[in-house]
Amino acid sequence: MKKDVLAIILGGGQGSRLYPLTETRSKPAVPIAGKYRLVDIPISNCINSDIKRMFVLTQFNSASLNQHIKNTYHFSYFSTAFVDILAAEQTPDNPTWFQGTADAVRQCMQHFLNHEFDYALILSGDQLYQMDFNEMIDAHQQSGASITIATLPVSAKEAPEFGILKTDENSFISSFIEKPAADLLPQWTSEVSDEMKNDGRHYLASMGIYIFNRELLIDLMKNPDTKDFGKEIIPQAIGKQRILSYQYEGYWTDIGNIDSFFEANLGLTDDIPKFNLFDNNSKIYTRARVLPPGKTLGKTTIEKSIVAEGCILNSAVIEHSVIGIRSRVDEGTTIKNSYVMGSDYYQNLDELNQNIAHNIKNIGIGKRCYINNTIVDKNCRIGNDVYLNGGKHLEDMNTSLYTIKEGIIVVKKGATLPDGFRI
Ligand code: ADQ
Ligand code: ADP
Repeated sequence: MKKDVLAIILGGGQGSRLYPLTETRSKPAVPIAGKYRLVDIPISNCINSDIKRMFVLTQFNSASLNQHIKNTYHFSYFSTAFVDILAAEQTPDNPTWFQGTADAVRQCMQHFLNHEFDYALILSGDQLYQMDFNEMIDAHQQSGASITIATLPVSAKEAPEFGILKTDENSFISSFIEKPAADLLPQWTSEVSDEMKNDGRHYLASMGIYIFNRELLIDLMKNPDTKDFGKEIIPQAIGKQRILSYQYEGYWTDIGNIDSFFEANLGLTDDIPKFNLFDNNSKIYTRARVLPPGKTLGKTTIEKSIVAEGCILNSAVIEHSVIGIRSRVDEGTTIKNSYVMGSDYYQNLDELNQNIAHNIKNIGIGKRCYINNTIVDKNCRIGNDVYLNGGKHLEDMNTSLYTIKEGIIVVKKGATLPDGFRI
């Protein structure tokens, strides 16, 4: 059967839950796993599923997102493949930003309709998972549904963060509630596999991954009052449309807030991580930067960590951490349970000497620092003897140099922390 699919990646609203990583860049451009950007995950899932026409919808268009997409996703001149960024634009008829996920799709509809497609595959931009969308598309076609939602069993603790649904015996969705309050949950349990039951996952959650038949999407987008898929489009379609639940039981996690983003990154350091970067078939694509291999000076110990290319580690101790591209870590420093994003460029020897002459800190992490439970954004200049010990003992706060959220310290992009700085 013909599968003509157009992918629409919801790149992010204001990105406030990932603040301060989104202070100067759009959410899809947030660096993950030491060398990728958030948007590489849904784009790679599409490419691996042979879906090669993609739009990325974003609230604002940052230089880094444009540069990343332009430098990464090159398709053959002879193919119809593309990745295009559509940013919210103010026009005389529409002075506002995207008002929600459905509003974002509505405002970009004219761009989608320039392309032929039978199905629109709508994806979130802030999730970590590897999924073959072909199986979902097959299920959609075979069932005769007009909408299919990918679903995943979740626990009672997680359920209030998701759209929760119930299905009939043919897996068609019979009811849906967006982010139910905990006291409503008892009415929303579903029959799930024994494995999921044993895991305490009794609720079927929407993964925010949707297939819509083209004509239905066009129709639904005509009503400007429906701003959001989860809040309006899906609940209002129940009973009117055939909506299939495509149940998925693989690894999938939302990385839309600092806490889950941090956990997901550190989770990659597990011996066998749930999200597998080392797979021959499902590759995660990103910009090929042609960086030199990483190197260590002196006696550096690295335990249970990911170290990206182009790093220079000098007599440091790195434990349970992700060290991003071009990171420099100086003598006697310990980094534990942290994500250091690295740097966008190297400072040359001249610049390093100038820095010493003018008492300017170099990009990277200085001598004898201790860094724990911390995210260090790109291009930070961390002096000597800096002590950053994140943990639940710290209260949430936001300064011009760093933010603390749920005990995780986030040093802001390009921040300079002077010698002896302590948190
Ligand atoms: P949430 O993830 O809370 O719930 P939402 O904030 O609407 O939903 O975000 C969905 C995706 O769209 C995210 O990738 C987000 O970054 C992006 N997005 C949000 N606003 C946008 C905008 N204005 N422009 C462009 N992109 C935007 C949804 C569903 C739930 C489901 C969960 C699964 O509503 O039913 O359970 O996803 O994570
Ligand atoms: P981010 O999304 O991490 O905020 P930016 O948009 O600031 O990233 O920068 C990403 C790109 O900009 C990198 O590819 C890097 O090559 C380039 N870049 C940024 N700053 C500099 C600089 N000072 N010198 C040279 N290249 C730079």
